[in-house]
Amino acid sequence: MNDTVTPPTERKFDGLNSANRSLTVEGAQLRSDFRVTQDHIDTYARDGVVFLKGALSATWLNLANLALIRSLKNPGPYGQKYFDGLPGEFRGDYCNYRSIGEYQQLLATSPIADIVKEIIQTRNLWLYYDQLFVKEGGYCRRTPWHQDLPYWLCDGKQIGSMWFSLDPLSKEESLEIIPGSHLNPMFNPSNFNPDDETDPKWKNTPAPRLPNIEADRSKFNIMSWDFEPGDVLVLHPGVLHGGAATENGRRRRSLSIRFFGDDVVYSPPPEGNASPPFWGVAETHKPGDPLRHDWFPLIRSS
Ligand SMILES: O=C(O)CCC(=O)C(=O)O
Repeated sequence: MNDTVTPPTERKFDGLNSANRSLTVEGAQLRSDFRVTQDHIDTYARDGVVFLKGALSATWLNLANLALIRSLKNPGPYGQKYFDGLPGEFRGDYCNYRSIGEYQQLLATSPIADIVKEIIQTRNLWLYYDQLFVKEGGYCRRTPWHQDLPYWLCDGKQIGSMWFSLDPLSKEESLEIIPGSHLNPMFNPSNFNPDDETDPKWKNTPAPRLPNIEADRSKFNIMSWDFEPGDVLVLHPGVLHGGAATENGRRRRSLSIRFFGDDVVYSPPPEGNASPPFWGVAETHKPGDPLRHDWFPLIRSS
């Protein structure tokens, strides 16, 4: 008998905090009586963001937590660690709906899709993609200010992402938003260069450079909220937003589920380098075509 021990295959993200995660979300409420109101819909149209208190109950947060754990343990092709060299870990992954059953269950059975559908006022709702962000294990720096839409290959008004955290957060450590900025021009998107967060991704286009918001925060109307598990934001991908840093001993596990509705069309970024790239969409669409592809499952219709 061969008694040599085969070393376990090395995984990208094993190690820090990836084992022994609790399967339930602490502090989640068992019930939610949340309903979308006209005021929520109007706030979203005006500000490009609306904070919804207690929108998700424990069942859905626990399912989201399982999706997140499975995803962290089985990173997809876009799984990555941002800003290496930090004391803590800042990890992300996206586009895992097809391979993580818990995401499929979550979007089929939770009120997440129903809430976004009502807020963005669409008859049909498609998934654009799911994304996770985890900051833990020590100090993690800010997620740079950016708008999502300039990275994407689509455009339209009936569009929105639900962002929520599985950890309670003070407003100083949660997502920050500049309300109304979805109505302003889209900026040349950040390259996520750690030395210059406004370093433009596109080199030969007239889109204006991102303002240096951190250099003088008082010039901007920055909003953020204290979060308890179950509280969510719906945000338009055109709003300027950035994630606060997390300090040693704190953790932020957040999910952003991005959706689009009836009026959204294919609109590639000027240099063609969309993120996510969604291979095959450019080949099957011309600018202005309704966005329809296997990448984008229909989640609700009426
Ligand atoms: O959670 C974060 O730090 C960043 C989230 C974000 O940028 C997004 O959801 O688009």
